[in-house]
Amino acid sequence: MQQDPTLDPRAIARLFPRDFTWGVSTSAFQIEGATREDGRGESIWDRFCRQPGAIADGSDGDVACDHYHRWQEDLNLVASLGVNAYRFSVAWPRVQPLGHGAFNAKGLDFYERLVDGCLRRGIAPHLTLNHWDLPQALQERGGWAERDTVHRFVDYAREVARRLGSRLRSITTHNEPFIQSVLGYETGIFAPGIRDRGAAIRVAHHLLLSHGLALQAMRADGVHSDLGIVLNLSPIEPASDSEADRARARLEDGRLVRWYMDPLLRGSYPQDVVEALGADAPRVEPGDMRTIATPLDFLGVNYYSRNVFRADGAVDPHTLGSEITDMGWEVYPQGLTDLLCRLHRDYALPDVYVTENGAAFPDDCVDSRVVDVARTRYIASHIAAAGRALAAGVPLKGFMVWSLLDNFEWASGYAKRFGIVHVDYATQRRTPKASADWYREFLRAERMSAAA
Ligand code: IFM
Repeated sequence: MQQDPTLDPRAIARLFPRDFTWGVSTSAFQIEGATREDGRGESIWDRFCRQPGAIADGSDGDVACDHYHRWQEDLNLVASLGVNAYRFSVAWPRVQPLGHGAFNAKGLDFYERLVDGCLRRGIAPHLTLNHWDLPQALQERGGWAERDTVHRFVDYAREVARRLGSRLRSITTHNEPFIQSVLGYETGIFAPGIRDRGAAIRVAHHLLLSHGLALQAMRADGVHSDLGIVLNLSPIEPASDSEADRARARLEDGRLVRWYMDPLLRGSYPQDVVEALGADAPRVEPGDMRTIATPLDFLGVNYYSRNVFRADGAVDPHTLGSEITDMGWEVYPQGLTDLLCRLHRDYALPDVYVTENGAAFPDDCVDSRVVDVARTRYIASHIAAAGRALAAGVPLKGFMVWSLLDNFEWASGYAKRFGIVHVDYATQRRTPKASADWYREFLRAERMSAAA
């Protein structure tokens, strides 16, 4: 595999400066398991998994990768890669079971051990507060569609930051507000499984507002970690030059990219999308937009693919002529360069991190080896694409692979494998794949080129 010149770790390593952040990403619900241990409360994903048909393979997060018990082994794996960063999330219901009121000491202790375990191994901890697993008790009061949840989130953020903040390299408020809003409340294919566009728009507004308020509160409390948010973004391209295709692509770009980037970095919602929403447009209270635009220390970008639109809807990626992942997503590394350069052109960006990039492919573990050529090629080509954006002047500071481990891929269950480390769910045995070996070798080359 290393024969392929596009995978040459040394050539790609030369694109990056010595202080670059290299990491792997995970999230709590996808790996922890132990959903009923040590006082953890119920999350909306625990509840959603019990709805017949909600999860493709009928699975749930009860055991997942059993990371709650195996976190030391998992941090050893992280360290063995040679990365300098680990991005993980806190399960809100583990540290505050009802999402309001009392905090759970045992839950906070777990994350304290995890953070200290990172530091002992020379790995900078990057913590996400909300990677989708809202306490079910808050959902019963309306969840993110309810403005009061904003204030509950700020209380939770302050407590986690008070307890761990001095040891964290960064704190992300929310992971992918678009997914939480649209998949959770508009299409209903993710928890909490609601189908109401007006509610989805309120959710997006409340996520953004709670982000801004949490940043202000944590800074007022003296937290020195870098504070930011993570968005899932893609270039949205028209299928042709026709006016109708271009108009649709522009609107979809408004929904996915500008609906989040404009308020965060310009303090307003994009007018074309507000008009398209009509009666579903959000109710904005005085001061909200200024709060949302509270200056960011960093922006995280999760990139997996581009989207192509015709006037009448999304183009099937299978017709585009590129390789397709197990999720049905087009492999399109140039899209990462294009996206980052476009963001740099259109916005005054803070530091930027690619906080997730990776691919699901079916893997076979044969004689304790997983030779995942397609995933290795995917990761190498996207790291190279990030390097091209850096060369074009994008303030890119880090890159994190999704994901450390095969894990619970939400509505797809365990059938889709994103890990660079294979997990045998029957035995919980971890086996680093060829992509993990490539990443390790790449990071060694990177250290050597930085030292030269
Ligand atoms: O697994 C998810 C992750 O939780 C959020 N970003 C996309 C990944 C792959 O679908």
